[in-house]
Amino acid sequence: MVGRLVKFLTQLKGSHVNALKKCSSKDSCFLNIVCGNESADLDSIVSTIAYAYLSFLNDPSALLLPVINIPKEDLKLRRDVCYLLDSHSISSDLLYFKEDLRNWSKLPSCDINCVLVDHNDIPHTNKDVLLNVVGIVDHHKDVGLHTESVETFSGPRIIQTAGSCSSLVFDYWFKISKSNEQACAAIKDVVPLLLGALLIDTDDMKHKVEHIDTVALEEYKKLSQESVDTNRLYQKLREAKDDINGLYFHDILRKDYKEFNFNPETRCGIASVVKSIQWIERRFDKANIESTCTKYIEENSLDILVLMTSFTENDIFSKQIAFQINPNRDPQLLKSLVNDLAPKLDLVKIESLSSKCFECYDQKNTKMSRKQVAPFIEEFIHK
Ligand SMILES: [Mn+2]
Repeated sequence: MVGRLVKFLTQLKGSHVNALKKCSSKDSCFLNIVCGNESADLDSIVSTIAYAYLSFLNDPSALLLPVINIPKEDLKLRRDVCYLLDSHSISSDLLYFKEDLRNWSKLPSCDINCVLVDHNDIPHTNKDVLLNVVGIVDHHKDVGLHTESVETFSGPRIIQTAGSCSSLVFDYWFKISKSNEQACAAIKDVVPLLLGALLIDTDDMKHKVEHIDTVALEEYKKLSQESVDTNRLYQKLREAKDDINGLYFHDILRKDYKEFNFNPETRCGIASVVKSIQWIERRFDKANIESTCTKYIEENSLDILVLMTSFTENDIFSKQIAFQINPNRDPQLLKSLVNDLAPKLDLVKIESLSSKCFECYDQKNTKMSRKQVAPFIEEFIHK
């Protein structure tokens, strides 16, 4: 079913080797890539692959390499991603990762042109590698950057609210493909991936659904040859995503993690976690949680580490948020931050899970996710 997609990714590896040969010679060369965000969740990865494939269908001469913004080794932590890719015979060998990006950046005369999907600014860990942003398709808050470079390259700059960024990627290319019969026929090969990302991002079309997501789902159904049991697919992906058994707590922290440099002074890491703090505490005990967080803060030179949990227990969807501050920073910073966030997120402290350096809250406003909380923290820091 995804024959053409796999064939495309395989051929891309071949032509990419040729492109690199040119780069290694004295002539300057370009690598065109599409890259998802550093959390590398299902949406980011699917948006990346879909963008590269759909762009190829419309212009086979303009090849974009799909880059996943994590080390290849870390893909296995994302069990929903592995499940979906495996079920469509997409091996991780067919994709590109952070280490590839690093290697390309070392080539003497190679410029990397990048389309950003599922984020609209270059994460600070990529700032030295990615300079030219030539297109953006995203559903996060618009930070207003790269307008000129995108315009110069006549790329898209689509930043719009959507449950899933994959819906925006699909919409953009689907409209372009309408006049191209061949492209239209081949789109369906990437639909199973798009559908997976949409279902996970919207909890089976129950949360955060925007008009563009609904339209995308309708089109996916029309494009799929056989009727798809979306509920079953969602359940499978959900189970895989929520399965963090056997992972170290350190891996749980970095599995879905984003880092933000607010002001130049404050570095904040936000880890999304699929289980409650109680669940984590039952497995790792309090001392282990605190020491792992402390180590994580050190390793990543963070000022603040934030854990955001979202989980369903007894059919009730809940969220929690926990904070740990760098022991060298003024503890007052955390107090003021929590005071600032409390009314926005409707926070209620969970005394039993909190300690002097680890503060844990029920987040009664379950509508707010990292997408909103990161800008809140930024506003607070700027104040
Ligand atoms: Mn996304």
